[in-house]
Amino acid sequence: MATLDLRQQFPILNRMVKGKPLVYFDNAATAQKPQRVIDALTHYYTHYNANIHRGIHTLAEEATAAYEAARHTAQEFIGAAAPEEIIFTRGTTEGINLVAYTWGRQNVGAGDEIIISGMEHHSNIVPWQILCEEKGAILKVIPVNDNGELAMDVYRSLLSNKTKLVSVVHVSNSLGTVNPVKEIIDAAHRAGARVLLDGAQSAVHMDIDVQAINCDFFAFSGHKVYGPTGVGVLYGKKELLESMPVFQGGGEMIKEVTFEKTIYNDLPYKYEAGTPNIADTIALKAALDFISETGKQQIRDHENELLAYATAQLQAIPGLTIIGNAKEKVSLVSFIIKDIHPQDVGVLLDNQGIAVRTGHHCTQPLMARFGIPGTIRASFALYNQKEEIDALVTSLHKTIKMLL
Ligand code: C6P
Repeated sequence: MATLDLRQQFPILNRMVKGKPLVYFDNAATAQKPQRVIDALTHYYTHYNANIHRGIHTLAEEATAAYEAARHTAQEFIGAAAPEEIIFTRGTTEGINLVAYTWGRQNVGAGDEIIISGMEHHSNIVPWQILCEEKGAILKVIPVNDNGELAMDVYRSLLSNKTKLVSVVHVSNSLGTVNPVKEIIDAAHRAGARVLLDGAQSAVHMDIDVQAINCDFFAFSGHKVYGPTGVGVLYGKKELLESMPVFQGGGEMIKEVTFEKTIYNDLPYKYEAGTPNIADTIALKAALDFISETGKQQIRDHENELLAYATAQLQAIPGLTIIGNAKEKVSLVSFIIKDIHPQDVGVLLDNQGIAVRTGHHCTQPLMARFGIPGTIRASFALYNQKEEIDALVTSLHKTIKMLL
C-alpha cells in the first residue's frame, strides 16, 4: 500500500511535537482525519448549512440529501439490509445506551440474564449494570484467558433460556483481540438471546457484514473510522427497531403531536429526536468513502504487517511484557515494562513526539484480571509506518534507561 500517498492526505501528520515529527500511535482512542473529511465539514458550513427534513428551501434540501446519502453509505459500509436500520447517534456509547434504555427496558425482567465479557469497555458494562439494577436482572461475565481470548467453553455454559442478551466487544480496545463473533452470535441465537456487538474498534479494521454475522445490534463511532467526533451509527434489525419503544422525545421523532397523544415517526427518525449532528454526519460519509476507496483488505494487510513488526521489535526489549497475545488481533500492542508506571512511559514518549495511550483504557475490570493498573498502548492506523515503530523502540530503550 502506498502509505506515503495516504499519509499526505492527513495534514496533522506533518506537525511537530516537542521539536520532533509527530508519531501518532493513539489511533484506538481516535483516528486522525484525512483532508477530504475536513473539507466536507467546511464545505457544508460554507455552502449549504441548513436544518434537515424541515425546510423546503434549496439549502435545506441539499443538506437533507447529503445527510441521507451518509445513511446509505453507512448502510453499505456494514452490509445492513435497509437504510432504516441505520440510526445516527453521538457514538458507540450512545448506541449501546439507546439499546439498553429501549430494547432492554422492554425485554429484560427480574431474574433474566445479560452476558457480557471480561474485556468490555466501560460503555458496554455500565448501561447493563444500570438496567440490571433497575429490573432485578443478572449480569454474567465471560472470562478472559491469559492470552486475552474469551473462554468460549465457559460462554456456552453461561447461556440458558434466562439469557436475554449477549453484548460483547467485537475487537478489544485494550488487547486487540478479535473475538469469534459468528460463533458467539449463533450460540446466543440457539439459546433464544439477542446479540449486540460493540464495533467501536472493529469497524475501522475489519470487513463488517451485519447480515452475514447475523448480529441484532451493532454500534460504532465516527471518530475511530477517520471521521469526526460526535457522530456514530447504531445498526438494528428492522423488526427489532420497529418493535422497540422510543428513546428520546422531541422534534423529528414524531408524526403528530396533540396534548392527548403523540404518534411516533417511522424508522429511522423514530430514534433521531431533535436536530442531529448534520455536519459531522455528512463528513462521516467522506470518511467511510475514504476507507472503502482505499480498500479494507489493503488496509488490513498493511496494518497486519505493522502489527507483526511491532510485536517482534517490542518483544525483544528486555523487561517488556505484551498484554494480549490472542491468535486473532488487530494492529494494536498493549504492554508493560517491569514495574514502571505506564504514565511515566507515556510522558517520556510524548517528549520524543510519540503519542500513545497509557492507563486502563476504560477497561478497569480487564486490567484487574491481569493484575495491573494499566498498560502502554500503541495502536496503528493505515498511515503509520515501520520507521515510526523503530522510533518508538529507540525511545523506549532511552526511557527504560532513565526510569530503571
Ligand atoms: N475507546 C480508547 O481509547 P465512544 O467514546 O462512544 O466513541 O466509544 C466508546 C468505546 C466503546 N467500546 C470500545 C471497544 C471502545 O474502544 C470505545 C472507545 C477509546 O480505547 C476511548 S476510551
